[in-house]
Amino acid sequence: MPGLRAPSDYSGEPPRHPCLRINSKEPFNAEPPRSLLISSYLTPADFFYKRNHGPVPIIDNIERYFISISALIEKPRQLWMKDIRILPKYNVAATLQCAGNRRTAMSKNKVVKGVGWGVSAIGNAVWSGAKLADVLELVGIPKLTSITQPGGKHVEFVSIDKCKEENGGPYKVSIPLDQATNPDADVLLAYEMNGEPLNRDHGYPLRVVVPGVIGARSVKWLDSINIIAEESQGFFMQKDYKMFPPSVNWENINWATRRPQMDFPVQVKISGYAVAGGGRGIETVDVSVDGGRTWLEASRFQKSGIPYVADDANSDKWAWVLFEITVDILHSTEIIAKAVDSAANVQPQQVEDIWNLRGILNTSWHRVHVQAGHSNM
Ligand SMILES: Nc1nc2c(c(=O)[nH]1)N[C@H]1C(S)=C(S)[C@@H](COP(=O)(O)O)O[C@H]1N2
Ligand SMILES: [Mo]
Repeated sequence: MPGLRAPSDYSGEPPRHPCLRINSKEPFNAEPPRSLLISSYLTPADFFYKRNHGPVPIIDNIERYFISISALIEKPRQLWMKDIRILPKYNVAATLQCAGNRRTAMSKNKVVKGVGWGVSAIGNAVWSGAKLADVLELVGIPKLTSITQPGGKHVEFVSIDKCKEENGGPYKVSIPLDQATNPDADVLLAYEMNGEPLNRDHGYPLRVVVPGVIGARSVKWLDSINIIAEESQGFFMQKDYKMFPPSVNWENINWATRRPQMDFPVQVKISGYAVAGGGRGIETVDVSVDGGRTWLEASRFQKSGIPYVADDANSDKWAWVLFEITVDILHSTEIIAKAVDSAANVQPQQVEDIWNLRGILNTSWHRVHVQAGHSNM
């Protein structure tokens, strides 16, 4: 594509912060130490987890960068950065989380396949850009288009990076058309992260951000958007990121039997974050210091000075909620944290109950062993 180039080797990778814990060098997959992660409500780009499936694309000439949008309209339309920048700019605080976050804890039970993420394949940022609903309207697709209409049902996002899962082809996934054309779903074509232009790892010059949904749907280095009749046939839609019951193994798996994962469920980390998919708020965070017999309610917050109320107009619906509680630990114990979202979804007690071969969506109670006098909450 003009302006943007996908290298086939890793000689042109961007610089990265030395604090990141590298899970895979090529492609680059890394997460920050957990203490840094929850030290601020907004995660600085340097510390934000990076999840790539191939070499990071290189900009040859930003002036020549455009995206093309096809189908439902007579011929593909080209949109330049200036066409996107001229649309109303929205700033949306949204937590992005890889479906494989906390995978390593699932492997302890029975081995799973995938990048060995700890607890920090998650981050919270203010993303700025145009709403996808406005962009689609610009090319003749009205707001709130229902998927029952003839023609398109899904909106596919295609990148330019070369992924081995796609046999060297680009990363691509799709979301339903009704979500894409709904302004309230806040799906963005973002060019800024925390007030700065996107950096190369996070999708410069333009990426999709689908709030409340697993990170895999937020395509970086956007090349084209296609309105298509069925969901994208790409690897990452059909052969990955699906939730299977524990009985499924690599011998008997039938990928076609499950829908692609979209929303992420409720989950919490003992040292301080709780997040629910689909834009749902966090109703309570409960902490136990006696192995789950009794529970204490933690205080929840997002921005300082504004009390957090689930699903309130002043709360960032797509963003994580930090929590805090001070407890006396008299002897060595296990601290447990679990959250409940505003639809009353509760985290499952044991990782065993939700084990799946891809090791995704580990939302089980987070348990941390502490020595008396060394609690760190
Ligand atoms: N083009 C492209 N987009 C992509 C990916 C990718 O490899 N290539 N990885 C996806 C996955 S699995 C996740 S979790 C998020 C990670 O975004 P980040 O690296 O900005 O944190 O990007 C998604 N978008
Ligand atoms: Mo991911």
